[in-house]
Amino acid sequence: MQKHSLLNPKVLAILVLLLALVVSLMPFGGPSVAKAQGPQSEGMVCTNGPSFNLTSHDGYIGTPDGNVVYMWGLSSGSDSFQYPGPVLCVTEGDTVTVILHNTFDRDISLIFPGQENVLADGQPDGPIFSGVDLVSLAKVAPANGGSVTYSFVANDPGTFLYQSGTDPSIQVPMGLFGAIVVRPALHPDWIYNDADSAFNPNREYLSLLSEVDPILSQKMEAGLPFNSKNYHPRYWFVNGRGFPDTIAPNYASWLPGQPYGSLTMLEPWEATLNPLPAAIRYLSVGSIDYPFHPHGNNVRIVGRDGMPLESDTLENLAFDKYSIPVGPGQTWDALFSWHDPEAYSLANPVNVTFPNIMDMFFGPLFGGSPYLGEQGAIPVGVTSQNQCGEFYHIAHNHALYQITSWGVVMTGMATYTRIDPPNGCP
Ligand SMILES: [Cu+2]
Repeated sequence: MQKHSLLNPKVLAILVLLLALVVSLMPFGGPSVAKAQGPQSEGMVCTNGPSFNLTSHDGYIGTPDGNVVYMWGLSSGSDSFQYPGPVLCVTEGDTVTVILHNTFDRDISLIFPGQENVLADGQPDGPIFSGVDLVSLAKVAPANGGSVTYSFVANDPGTFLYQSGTDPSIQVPMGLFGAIVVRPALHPDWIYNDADSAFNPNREYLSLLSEVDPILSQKMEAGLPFNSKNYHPRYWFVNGRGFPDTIAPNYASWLPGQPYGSLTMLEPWEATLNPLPAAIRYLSVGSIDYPFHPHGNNVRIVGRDGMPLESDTLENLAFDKYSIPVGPGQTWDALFSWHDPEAYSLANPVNVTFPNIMDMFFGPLFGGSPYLGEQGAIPVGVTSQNQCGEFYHIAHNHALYQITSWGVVMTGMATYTRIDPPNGCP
Protein backbone atom coordinates (compact mmCIF):
# COMPACT_ATOMS: atom_id res chain seq x y z
CA MET A 1 0.00 0.00 0.00
CA GLN A 2 2.52 2.58 1.13
CA LYS A 3 4.74 1.30 -1.63
CA HIS A 4 2.46 2.70 -4.31
CA SER A 5 1.70 6.00 -2.61
CA LEU A 6 5.27 7.13 -1.96
CA LEU A 7 4.98 9.97 -4.47
CA ASN A 8 1.91 11.35 -2.72
CA PRO A 9 3.09 14.63 -1.06
CA LYS A 10 1.32 13.83 2.20
CA VAL A 11 3.07 10.50 2.43
CA LEU A 12 6.36 12.11 1.50
CA ALA A 13 5.93 14.68 4.27
CA ILE A 14 5.23 11.93 6.80
CA LEU A 15 8.24 10.04 5.49
CA VAL A 16 10.47 13.07 5.97
CA LEU A 17 9.18 13.52 9.53
CA LEU A 18 9.88 9.93 10.36
CA LEU A 19 13.30 10.15 8.78
CA ALA A 20 13.96 13.00 11.19
CA LEU A 21 13.85 10.30 13.82
CA VAL A 22 16.21 8.43 11.54
CA VAL A 23 13.89 5.49 11.48
CA SER A 24 13.94 3.19 8.55
CA LEU A 25 10.44 2.78 7.20
CA MET A 26 10.92 1.39 3.74
CA PRO A 27 8.24 -1.26 3.24
CA PHE A 28 10.07 -4.13 1.67
CA GLY A 29 10.83 -7.69 2.47
CA GLY A 30 14.33 -7.66 1.11
CA PRO A 31 17.55 -9.10 2.38
CA SER A 32 18.77 -8.32 5.86
CA VAL A 33 21.69 -6.01 6.28
CA ALA A 34 24.62 -8.03 7.43
CA LYS A 35 26.92 -6.63 10.04
CA ALA A 36 30.38 -6.13 8.64
CA GLN A 37 32.16 -9.43 8.95
CA GLY A 38 35.32 -8.21 7.36
CA PRO A 39 36.60 -5.54 5.07
CA GLN A 40 34.91 -7.16 2.07
CA SER A 41 31.39 -7.49 3.48
CA GLU A 42 30.73 -3.80 2.96
CA GLY A 43 32.69 -1.09 1.27
CA MET A 44 34.58 -0.72 -1.97
CA VAL A 45 36.10 -3.95 -3.25
CA CYS A 46 39.47 -3.33 -4.88
CA THR A 47 40.98 -5.50 -7.58
CA ASN A 48 44.60 -4.57 -7.07
CA GLY A 49 46.97 -3.80 -9.92
CA PRO A 50 48.89 -2.44 -11.56
CA SER A 51 48.43 -5.28 -14.10
CA PHE A 52 44.97 -6.49 -14.99
CA ASN A 53 43.44 -9.09 -17.28
CA LEU A 54 39.86 -8.25 -18.18
CA THR A 55 37.73 -10.75 -20.11
CA SER A 56 34.32 -10.04 -21.63
CA HIS A 57 31.44 -12.27 -20.57
CA ASP A 58 27.71 -12.26 -21.02
CA GLY A 59 25.32 -13.28 -18.28
CA TYR A 60 22.22 -12.32 -16.40
CA ILE A 61 21.39 -9.96 -13.58
CA GLY A 62 18.43 -9.95 -11.21
CA THR A 63 16.30 -6.82 -10.91
CA PRO A 64 14.02 -5.80 -8.01
CA ASP A 65 10.84 -6.39 -10.02
CA GLY A 66 11.73 -10.07 -10.30
CA ASN A 67 13.03 -9.81 -13.84
CA VAL A 68 16.24 -11.38 -15.13
CA VAL A 69 18.09 -9.28 -17.69
CA TYR A 70 20.77 -10.33 -20.19
CA MET A 71 23.91 -8.20 -19.83
CA TRP A 72 27.54 -7.94 -20.80
CA GLY A 73 30.40 -7.42 -18.40
CA LEU A 74 34.14 -7.47 -17.82
CA SER A 75 35.68 -9.79 -15.24
CA SER A 76 39.14 -10.06 -13.78
CA GLY A 77 41.26 -13.11 -14.56
CA SER A 78 39.19 -16.27 -14.66
CA ASP A 79 36.23 -14.76 -12.77
CA SER A 80 32.79 -15.49 -14.19
CA PHE A 81 30.40 -12.86 -15.52
CA GLN A 82 29.91 -9.80 -13.36
CA TYR A 83 28.21 -6.40 -13.67
CA PRO A 84 29.76 -3.89 -13.41
CA GLY A 85 33.43 -4.62 -14.05
CA PRO A 86 35.99 -4.78 -11.23
CA VAL A 87 37.26 -1.67 -9.44
CA LEU A 88 40.86 -1.35 -10.61
CA CYS A 89 42.93 0.03 -7.72
CA VAL A 90 46.40 1.37 -8.47
CA THR A 91 48.91 3.75 -6.96
CA GLU A 92 49.94 7.11 -8.32
CA GLY A 93 52.93 6.63 -10.61
CA ASP A 94 52.12 3.02 -11.46
CA THR A 95 52.43 1.89 -15.05
CA VAL A 96 49.00 0.34 -15.42
CA THR A 97 48.50 -2.51 -17.87
CA VAL A 98 45.05 -3.74 -18.90
CA ILE A 99 44.91 -6.74 -21.21
CA LEU A 100 41.44 -6.97 -22.72
CA HIS A 101 40.33 -10.44 -23.88
CA ASN A 102 37.33 -10.55 -26.19
CA THR A 103 35.01 -13.59 -26.16
CA PHE A 104 32.25 -11.81 -28.11
CA ASP A 105 31.44 -12.06 -31.80
CA ARG A 106 31.90 -8.30 -32.16
CA ASP A 107 34.92 -6.05 -31.61
CA ILE A 108 35.26 -4.40 -28.23
CA SER A 109 37.72 -1.89 -26.79
CA LEU A 110 38.35 0.24 -23.72
CA ILE A 111 38.93 3.94 -23.21
CA PHE A 112 40.35 5.46 -20.02
CA PRO A 113 38.95 9.00 -19.62
CA GLY A 114 41.32 11.20 -17.62
CA GLN A 115 44.42 9.12 -18.31
CA GLU A 116 47.06 10.60 -20.59
CA ASN A 117 49.28 8.99 -23.21
CA VAL A 118 47.43 5.68 -23.29
CA LEU A 119 49.23 3.07 -25.37
CA ALA A 120 47.55 0.17 -27.16
CA ASP A 121 49.92 -2.71 -27.88
CA GLY A 122 52.78 -0.28 -27.27
CA GLN A 123 51.62 2.36 -29.75
CA PRO A 124 49.83 5.65 -28.98
CA ASP A 125 46.12 4.89 -28.80
CA GLY A 126 43.41 7.00 -30.39
CA PRO A 127 40.28 6.95 -32.52
CA ILE A 128 40.25 4.59 -35.49
CA PHE A 129 38.58 5.67 -38.73
CA SER A 130 37.49 3.90 -41.88
CA GLY A 131 37.55 6.72 -44.42
CA VAL A 132 35.56 9.42 -42.66
CA ASP A 133 33.63 6.99 -40.45
CA LEU A 134 34.63 6.56 -36.83
CA VAL A 135 35.12 2.85 -36.20
CA SER A 136 36.24 2.93 -32.59
CA LEU A 137 37.56 5.40 -30.02
CA ALA A 138 40.42 3.00 -29.21
CA LYS A 139 42.28 0.05 -30.70
CA VAL A 140 40.00 -2.99 -30.48
CA ALA A 141 40.30 -6.48 -29.14
CA PRO A 142 39.05 -8.24 -32.28
CA ALA A 143 35.95 -10.42 -32.15
CA ASN A 144 36.12 -14.14 -31.34
CA GLY A 145 39.13 -14.37 -29.08
CA GLY A 146 41.19 -11.29 -29.88
CA SER A 147 43.00 -9.25 -27.29
CA VAL A 148 44.67 -5.87 -26.91
CA THR A 149 46.99 -4.51 -24.24
CA TYR A 150 46.47 -0.98 -23.00
CA SER A 151 48.95 0.77 -20.75
CA PHE A 152 49.35 4.18 -19.19
CA VAL A 153 51.04 5.82 -16.23
CA ALA A 154 48.52 6.70 -13.52
CA ASN A 155 49.86 10.17 -12.83
CA ASP A 156 46.91 11.64 -10.99
CA PRO A 157 45.20 10.37 -7.82
CA GLY A 158 41.43 10.28 -7.88
CA THR A 159 38.46 8.35 -9.24
CA PHE A 160 38.07 7.49 -12.91
CA LEU A 161 36.02 5.36 -15.30
CA TYR A 162 37.00 2.82 -17.89
CA GLN A 163 34.43 1.96 -20.50
CA SER A 164 33.95 0.61 -23.98
CA GLY A 165 35.19 2.82 -26.80
CA THR A 166 33.53 0.74 -29.54
CA ASP A 167 29.85 1.27 -30.35
CA PRO A 168 29.66 2.90 -26.88
CA SER A 169 25.94 3.74 -27.12
CA ILE A 170 25.36 -0.03 -27.11
CA GLN A 171 28.35 -1.49 -25.28
CA VAL A 172 28.39 0.88 -22.29
CA PRO A 173 24.70 0.47 -21.35
CA MET A 174 25.12 -3.27 -21.91
CA GLY A 175 27.74 -3.28 -19.14
CA LEU A 176 31.29 -2.85 -20.46
CA PHE A 177 32.53 -0.38 -17.86
CA GLY A 178 34.06 -0.09 -14.41
CA ALA A 179 35.93 2.22 -12.04
CA ILE A 180 39.60 3.01 -11.56
CA VAL A 181 40.87 4.32 -8.22
CA VAL A 182 44.32 5.91 -8.19
CA ARG A 183 45.67 6.33 -4.66
CA PRO A 184 48.29 8.93 -3.71
CA ALA A 185 51.69 7.24 -3.47
CA LEU A 186 52.58 8.71 -0.09
CA HIS A 187 49.10 8.85 1.45
CA PRO A 188 46.89 5.95 0.34
CA ASP A 189 44.27 7.06 2.88
CA TRP A 190 43.84 10.41 1.21
CA ILE A 191 41.77 10.76 -1.96
CA TYR A 192 44.18 13.37 -3.35
CA ASN A 193 47.59 14.68 -2.37
CA ASP A 194 45.89 16.97 0.11
CA ALA A 195 45.46 16.33 3.83
CA ASP A 196 41.94 17.77 3.60
CA SER A 197 40.95 14.66 1.60
CA ALA A 198 42.00 12.21 4.36
CA PHE A 199 39.43 9.50 5.11
CA ASN A 200 38.97 6.50 7.39
CA PRO A 201 40.44 3.59 5.38
CA ASN A 202 37.87 1.22 6.93
CA ARG A 203 35.11 3.41 5.56
CA GLU A 204 35.74 3.69 1.83
CA TYR A 205 32.76 3.41 -0.52
CA LEU A 206 32.05 3.59 -4.21
CA SER A 207 28.72 4.34 -5.87
CA LEU A 208 28.89 3.59 -9.60
CA LEU A 209 25.55 4.67 -11.08
CA SER A 210 24.18 3.05 -14.22
CA GLU A 211 20.98 2.31 -16.09
CA VAL A 212 19.64 -0.50 -18.27
CA ASP A 213 17.17 -0.65 -21.15
CA PRO A 214 15.80 -4.23 -21.06
CA ILE A 215 14.68 -3.99 -24.69
CA LEU A 216 18.27 -3.24 -25.73
CA SER A 217 19.30 -6.30 -23.70
CA GLN A 218 16.67 -8.46 -25.41
CA LYS A 219 17.84 -7.33 -28.85
CA MET A 220 21.49 -8.11 -28.03
CA GLU A 221 20.59 -11.53 -26.63
CA ALA A 222 18.65 -12.33 -29.81
CA GLY A 223 21.43 -10.98 -32.05
CA LEU A 224 19.13 -8.29 -33.46
CA PRO A 225 20.02 -4.69 -34.31
CA PHE A 226 19.03 -1.87 -31.97
CA ASN A 227 18.29 1.69 -32.97
CA SER A 228 19.72 3.94 -30.25
CA LYS A 229 16.96 6.46 -30.95
CA ASN A 230 14.69 3.98 -29.17
CA TYR A 231 16.90 3.81 -26.08
CA HIS A 232 14.72 3.98 -22.98
CA PRO A 233 16.19 2.83 -19.66
CA ARG A 234 13.83 1.12 -17.21
CA TYR A 235 16.30 0.11 -14.50
CA TRP A 236 18.67 2.25 -12.45
CA PHE A 237 21.45 0.81 -10.34
CA VAL A 238 24.11 1.54 -7.73
CA ASN A 239 27.10 -0.73 -8.28
CA GLY A 240 25.01 -2.89 -10.62
CA ARG A 241 22.16 -3.57 -8.19
CA GLY A 242 18.75 -2.04 -7.59
CA PHE A 243 17.37 -1.37 -4.11
CA PRO A 244 16.92 -3.37 -1.89
CA ASP A 245 19.67 -5.58 -3.29
CA THR A 246 21.97 -2.54 -2.96
CA ILE A 247 22.09 -2.95 0.82
CA ALA A 248 22.94 -6.65 0.71
CA PRO A 249 26.57 -7.52 1.42
CA ASN A 250 29.26 -7.71 -1.22
CA TYR A 251 29.19 -11.13 -2.91
CA ALA A 252 25.65 -11.94 -1.69
CA SER A 253 25.06 -15.53 -2.78
CA TRP A 254 21.72 -14.75 -4.43
CA LEU A 255 23.30 -12.14 -6.72
CA PRO A 256 26.08 -14.14 -8.39
CA GLY A 257 26.62 -11.72 -11.27
CA GLN A 258 26.25 -8.55 -9.14
CA PRO A 259 29.02 -8.75 -6.55
CA TYR A 260 29.04 -5.20 -5.17
CA GLY A 261 26.78 -3.76 -2.49
CA SER A 262 26.61 -0.07 -1.67
CA LEU A 263 25.53 0.18 1.97
CA THR A 264 27.51 3.01 3.57
CA MET A 265 28.43 2.33 7.20
CA LEU A 266 29.86 4.74 9.72
CA GLU A 267 29.91 5.74 13.37
CA PRO A 268 29.18 9.26 14.66
CA TRP A 269 31.96 11.77 14.20
CA GLU A 270 33.98 12.30 17.36
CA ALA A 271 36.98 14.60 17.69
CA THR A 272 39.47 12.07 19.05
CA LEU A 273 37.91 8.62 18.63
CA ASN A 274 36.43 8.96 15.15
CA PRO A 275 37.70 12.15 13.52
CA LEU A 276 38.02 10.92 9.93
CA PRO A 277 35.12 10.91 7.47
CA ALA A 278 34.09 8.10 5.16
CA ALA A 279 35.03 8.46 1.50
CA ILE A 280 32.34 7.98 -1.13
CA ARG A 281 33.40 7.97 -4.76
CA TYR A 282 30.46 8.64 -7.08
CA LEU A 283 30.66 7.76 -10.79
CA SER A 284 28.09 7.59 -13.57
CA VAL A 285 27.88 5.85 -16.92
CA GLY A 286 24.25 6.92 -17.36
CA SER A 287 22.76 8.98 -20.18
CA ILE A 288 21.54 11.91 -18.05
CA ASP A 289 22.46 13.56 -14.73
CA TYR A 290 21.43 11.63 -11.64
CA PRO A 291 20.63 13.94 -8.69
CA PHE A 292 21.94 11.54 -6.07
CA HIS A 293 21.97 12.54 -2.43
CA PRO A 294 22.69 11.06 0.99
CA HIS A 295 19.30 12.43 2.12
CA GLY A 296 19.24 14.86 5.00
CA ASN A 297 23.02 15.11 5.03
CA ASN A 298 25.61 17.09 3.16
CA VAL A 299 28.73 15.52 1.78
CA ARG A 300 31.93 17.48 1.22
CA ILE A 301 32.99 17.42 -2.41
CA VAL A 302 36.80 17.32 -2.57
CA GLY A 303 37.32 16.43 -6.22
CA ARG A 304 35.68 15.93 -9.57
CA ASP A 305 36.73 13.89 -12.59
CA GLY A 306 40.00 12.94 -10.93
CA MET A 307 40.98 16.51 -10.07
CA PRO A 308 41.17 17.90 -6.54
CA LEU A 309 39.09 20.99 -5.84
CA GLU A 310 41.87 23.46 -5.23
CA SER A 311 43.03 26.62 -6.91
CA ASP A 312 46.30 27.16 -8.75
CA THR A 313 47.70 28.44 -5.46
CA LEU A 314 46.49 25.25 -3.69
CA GLU A 315 43.68 27.08 -1.91
CA ASN A 316 41.11 24.52 -0.76
CA LEU A 317 37.94 24.85 -2.85
CA ALA A 318 36.08 21.86 -1.40
CA PHE A 319 32.40 22.57 -0.78
CA ASP A 320 29.43 20.97 0.93
CA LYS A 321 26.68 19.60 -1.28
CA TYR A 322 23.28 18.14 -0.56
CA SER A 323 22.34 16.75 -3.97
CA ILE A 324 25.18 15.54 -6.18
CA PRO A 325 24.28 15.82 -9.85
CA VAL A 326 26.47 13.02 -11.14
CA GLY A 327 26.54 13.59 -14.89
CA PRO A 328 27.27 11.06 -17.62
CA GLY A 329 30.94 10.13 -17.50
CA GLN A 330 31.61 12.20 -14.38
CA THR A 331 33.18 11.23 -11.08
CA TRP A 332 32.67 13.10 -7.79
CA ASP A 333 34.82 12.41 -4.73
CA ALA A 334 33.05 13.07 -1.46
CA LEU A 335 33.79 12.90 2.25
CA PHE A 336 30.96 12.06 4.60
CA SER A 337 30.73 12.35 8.38
CA TRP A 338 27.64 11.75 10.46
CA HIS A 339 27.22 14.14 13.37
CA ASP A 340 25.03 13.64 16.42
CA PRO A 341 24.66 17.30 17.47
CA GLU A 342 21.79 16.96 19.96
CA ALA A 343 23.18 13.73 21.43
CA TYR A 344 19.72 12.43 22.26
CA SER A 345 19.69 9.42 24.54
CA LEU A 346 17.53 7.86 27.24
CA ALA A 347 19.15 10.35 29.63
CA ASN A 348 18.63 13.26 27.20
CA PRO A 349 15.30 12.36 25.62
CA VAL A 350 13.70 13.93 22.56
CA ASN A 351 11.22 16.52 23.82
CA VAL A 352 8.13 15.05 22.19
CA THR A 353 5.57 12.53 23.31
CA PHE A 354 5.82 9.41 21.23
CA PRO A 355 2.59 7.89 19.93
CA ASN A 356 1.32 4.67 21.38
CA ILE A 357 3.28 1.76 20.03
CA MET A 358 0.18 0.35 18.32
CA ASP A 359 -0.36 3.65 16.47
CA MET A 360 3.05 3.55 14.79
CA PHE A 361 4.26 1.79 11.67
CA PHE A 362 7.50 -0.08 12.21
CA GLY A 363 9.91 -0.70 9.35
CA PRO A 364 11.94 -3.89 9.35
CA LEU A 365 15.16 -2.12 10.29
CA PHE A 366 13.76 -0.06 13.20
CA GLY A 367 14.73 -1.46 16.60
CA GLY A 368 11.94 0.12 18.65
CA SER A 369 13.87 3.10 20.06
CA PRO A 370 14.67 6.48 18.49
CA TYR A 371 18.00 6.56 20.34
CA LEU A 372 21.22 5.43 18.75
CA GLY A 373 22.42 2.21 20.33
CA GLU A 374 19.11 1.49 22.09
CA GLN A 375 16.48 -1.08 21.24
CA GLY A 376 12.93 -0.86 22.54
CA ALA A 377 9.67 -2.71 22.37
CA ILE A 378 8.21 -3.51 18.98
CA PRO A 379 4.61 -4.52 18.37
CA VAL A 380 3.69 -8.18 18.37
CA GLY A 381 4.00 -9.55 14.88
CA VAL A 382 6.59 -7.01 13.72
CA THR A 383 9.95 -8.44 12.75
CA SER A 384 12.96 -6.19 13.17
CA GLN A 385 16.30 -6.83 11.54
CA ASN A 386 17.87 -4.10 13.64
CA GLN A 387 20.96 -5.46 15.38
CA CYS A 388 22.08 -2.99 18.04
CA GLY A 389 19.91 0.11 17.83
CA GLU A 390 21.72 1.34 14.75
CA PHE A 391 20.14 3.94 12.44
CA TYR A 392 19.38 3.55 8.76
CA HIS A 393 19.03 6.43 6.39
CA ILE A 394 18.16 6.30 2.71
CA ALA A 395 20.55 7.66 0.06
CA HIS A 396 18.96 7.89 -3.34
CA ASN A 397 18.50 9.42 -6.74
CA HIS A 398 16.06 12.30 -6.37
CA ALA A 399 14.67 11.85 -9.88
CA LEU A 400 12.04 9.65 -8.30
CA TYR A 401 11.08 7.83 -11.49
CA GLN A 402 14.63 6.44 -11.35
CA ILE A 403 14.02 4.78 -7.99
CA THR A 404 11.79 2.35 -9.84
CA SER A 405 12.36 -0.89 -11.72
CA TRP A 406 10.21 -1.03 -14.84
CA GLY A 407 7.46 0.64 -12.84
CA VAL A 408 7.96 -0.96 -9.43
CA VAL A 409 8.42 1.97 -7.07
CA MET A 410 10.87 2.32 -4.17
CA THR A 411 13.47 0.14 -5.88
CA GLY A 412 16.28 1.03 -8.26
CA MET A 413 18.92 3.72 -7.67
CA ALA A 414 18.74 3.89 -3.89
CA THR A 415 20.76 2.50 -1.02
CA TYR A 416 21.15 3.05 2.72
CA THR A 417 23.54 4.70 5.08
CA ARG A 418 23.93 2.75 8.32
CA ILE A 419 25.02 4.63 11.44
CA ASP A 420 26.30 2.36 14.18
CA PRO A 421 26.61 3.33 17.86
CA PRO A 422 29.87 5.13 18.69
CA ASN A 423 31.65 1.95 19.75
CA GLY A 424 30.31 -0.11 16.87
CA CYS A 425 27.80 -2.93 16.91
CA PRO A 426 28.63 -5.48 19.62
CU1 LIG B 1 15.80 12.30 -0.68
